[in-house]
Amino acid sequence: MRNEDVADALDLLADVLEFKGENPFKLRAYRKAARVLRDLQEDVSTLVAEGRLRDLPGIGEGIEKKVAQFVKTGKMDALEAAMEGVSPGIVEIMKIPGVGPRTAALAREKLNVQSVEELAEAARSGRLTELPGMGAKKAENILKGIEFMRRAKGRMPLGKVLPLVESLLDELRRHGVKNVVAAGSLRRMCETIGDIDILASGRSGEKIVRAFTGLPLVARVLASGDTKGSILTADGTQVDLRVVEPASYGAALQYFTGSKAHNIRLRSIARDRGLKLSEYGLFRDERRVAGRTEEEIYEVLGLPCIPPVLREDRGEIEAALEGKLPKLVELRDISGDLHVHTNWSDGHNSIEEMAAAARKRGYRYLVISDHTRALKIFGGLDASRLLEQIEEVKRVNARVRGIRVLTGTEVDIRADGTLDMADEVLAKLDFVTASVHSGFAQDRDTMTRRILAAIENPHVDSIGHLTGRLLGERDGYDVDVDAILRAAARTGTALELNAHPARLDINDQACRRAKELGVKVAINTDAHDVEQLDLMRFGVATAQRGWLERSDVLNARAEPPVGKGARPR
Ligand code: DGT
Ligand code: CA
Ligand code: CA
Ligand code: ZN
Repeated sequence: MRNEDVADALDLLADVLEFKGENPFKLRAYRKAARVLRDLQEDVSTLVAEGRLRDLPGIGEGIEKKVAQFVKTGKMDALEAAMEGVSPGIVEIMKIPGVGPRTAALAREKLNVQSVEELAEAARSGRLTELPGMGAKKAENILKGIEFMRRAKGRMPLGKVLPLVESLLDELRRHGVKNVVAAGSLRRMCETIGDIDILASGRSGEKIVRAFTGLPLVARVLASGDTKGSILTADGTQVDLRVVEPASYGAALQYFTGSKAHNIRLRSIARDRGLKLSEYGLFRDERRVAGRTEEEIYEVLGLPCIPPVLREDRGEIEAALEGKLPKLVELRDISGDLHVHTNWSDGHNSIEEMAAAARKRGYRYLVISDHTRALKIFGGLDASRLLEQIEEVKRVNARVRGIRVLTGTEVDIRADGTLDMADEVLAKLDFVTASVHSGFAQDRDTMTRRILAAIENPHVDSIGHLTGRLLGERDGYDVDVDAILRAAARTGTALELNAHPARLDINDQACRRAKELGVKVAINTDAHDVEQLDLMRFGVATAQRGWLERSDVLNARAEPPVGKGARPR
């Protein structure tokens, strides 16, 4: 059982109790414990086994008992009791972005709404606005939330899938399966994944499939044969495995990596050359002329081996034919992170700990960019605290070796486009990121003008997470990305590619447009603890999908982008 599963159960318990009108004090305790468990680095089952649960903040005897029971048996009596009389439809309703337990309770009490469909109907017919505190705007947002949830259903964020699949592949390799890789959208590092396609080759297909269906993370076996296996993990993720002969491993890998659009183009190139391409190989008449590796397939077709991240039929085949494929930026090119938080605002680690962790990752510099005062609940800094932090950064620099700590901030862009910090203070900093954190409902024009105002401020070096989207949770706010990019080009402002896998913002297509316009992209993790510095790889993959090269990336040069001449104004 994963920490996340336990946290989900506690959150659900709190939601259901709130739905039933229970004492909010108790609910807060469950939610707090859920957050602690979500952030926990150690396995919660280890803590249970060693009786150390109560060492955690916010976990007392009552919660300890519930968690221990859930970890040991997969059940929680308190949750089951709370669920009494609450239909699955209600639980679904509470998951809609923008709908909490209280709205769900009111909708059931006053309108007898029991399912997502009924809620959607009530919103469309206008009946929902009969509820206290429910205006037309809010009802409309609920409809949007429902639509969003339906669209997101079934697609999982890359950041959740990749670690799971990596550990699964490691285990299979430990079982002696030598050739085994993830194909499909996962290999192309798409931001969301529909289903997981694993490919293997070896002498005994049956043995490989048996190793696969016997893995500890398997909750249910859906199919098992000598060339195919299909399983469900505990959280309901489906993984399909296919086993092929070594002679067609490359062909199968090419085929199942896709994308479909790329494959169709490739097959037509093969046809033009009198060849036939399939998942079994590249054939001239009946004779297989390639198939063992992907490289040989592309080679026989007269192409360099196109990196999987580019295989979307977005011009990569033309570029390959002309010998003009980009030389993609790589993780090892990244020389520093320009956006991280510390325990001065809502981060978990000190400036010094973040610096040491960044040095360990081979970085030459690190920009400390905590929140400003508008984000009070996240411990945002006012001017005097920020000035204090500048002094602290100086002291840290005197203590640590091998990395330069730079001063900065993630200054909040207020609703009217002004910044949440005085220019005189911003002027003292090495690097300033400006981001939107509120007022997401503004219309496209207002939002665009708001961000343009920030770009025009000469102290702003970069715009953070431009669209504010949270994959699987909410769409980005409505903003004219192209207008922003053009203004960024004109003012020499960089755009952040926030590497957190829930954000990946700006996305791959916007990266490509940035490159076209000469806008530099800053790939940042927005890390709130030392481990999150490792999210950089998701940002780099997205940058690659946007065709970015080393020279397009602001933090892929030896020198940090600070000081005179750093911005071409
Ligand atoms: P997903 O799963 O929706 O995130 O996206 P993919 O790209 O993993 O798509 P999936 O799982 O349906 O299929 C895996 C690969 O198999 C796909 O990228 C290309 C190949 N493929 C699937 N269907 C077709 C097809 O009808 N024609 C061709 N040429 N290739 C196909
Ligand atoms: Ca797939
Ligand atoms: Ca598939
Ligand atoms: Zn941030």
